[in-house]
Amino acid sequence: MSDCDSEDDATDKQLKIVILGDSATGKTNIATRYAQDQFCRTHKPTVGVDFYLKRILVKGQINVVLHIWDLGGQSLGGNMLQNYIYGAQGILLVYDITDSLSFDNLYDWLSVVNSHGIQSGKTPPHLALIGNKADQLHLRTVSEERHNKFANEHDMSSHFLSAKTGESVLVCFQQVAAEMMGLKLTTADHELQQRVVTAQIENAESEIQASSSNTWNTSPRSPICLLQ
Ligand SMILES: Nc1nc2c(ncn2[C@@H]2O[C@H](COP(=O)(O)OP(=O)(O)O)[C@@H](O)[C@H]2O)c(=O)[nH]1
Ligand SMILES: [Mg+2]
Repeated sequence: MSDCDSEDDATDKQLKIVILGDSATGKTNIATRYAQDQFCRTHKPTVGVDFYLKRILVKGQINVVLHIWDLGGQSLGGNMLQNYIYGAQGILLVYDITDSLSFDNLYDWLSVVNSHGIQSGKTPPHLALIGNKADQLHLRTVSEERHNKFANEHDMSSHFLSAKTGESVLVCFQQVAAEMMGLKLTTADHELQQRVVTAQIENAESEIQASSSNTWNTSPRSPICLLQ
């Protein structure tokens, strides 16, 4: 066991977040941007489920370990879906703001959550509506009004983010974690979490090398100690 796997992990609050939505909406990249600060240009459909851990401080003082479950989009009709979402305290419903079908399909995802994500006697999971690919506003096909209406109608928190640039990713998870614990973040809490988004000079060659060397699959899935 490394020094990082402290015994505190056992006493920290553990929260399960499940990321749902159509294939190619960016679920895996949202998880990897958040947990590993990585982004991959090519789409490798997730088979089954991938799993990430991230240890965070909520409101600057509460230690929380987030268990992030990234489900393959093809799981919508699958038998395993209900097992995956069982016990989740938070569910992110992700669509791509440039793909209105991925937004329309949220109704199906939501009905799965309503059928299987709610346990009797337990607080229902916090639901968050995520419009991803906010870096592509010029290609947007789902209006902000539709997004807001859906979020209001289904009592969801509302987020626009970009896994590509990292815009609003940290804030989103912080806010969702706080909501899952019944807390609200103040403006000061938000400011603490703002991530500086820097423009990068893209180097296609090194990206291709990175993806062909398969760091994507071999990177550690639960690098808690790397994440703070
Ligand atoms: N422009 C842009 N592309 C993104 C973003 N997030 C993901 N992608 C791309 O969308 C494709 C699907 O992403 P992926 O995370 O594999 O989707 P998943 O199937 O929902 O897990 C990939 O080519 C990603 O590079 C984003 O925020 N902006
Ligand atoms: Mg995926």
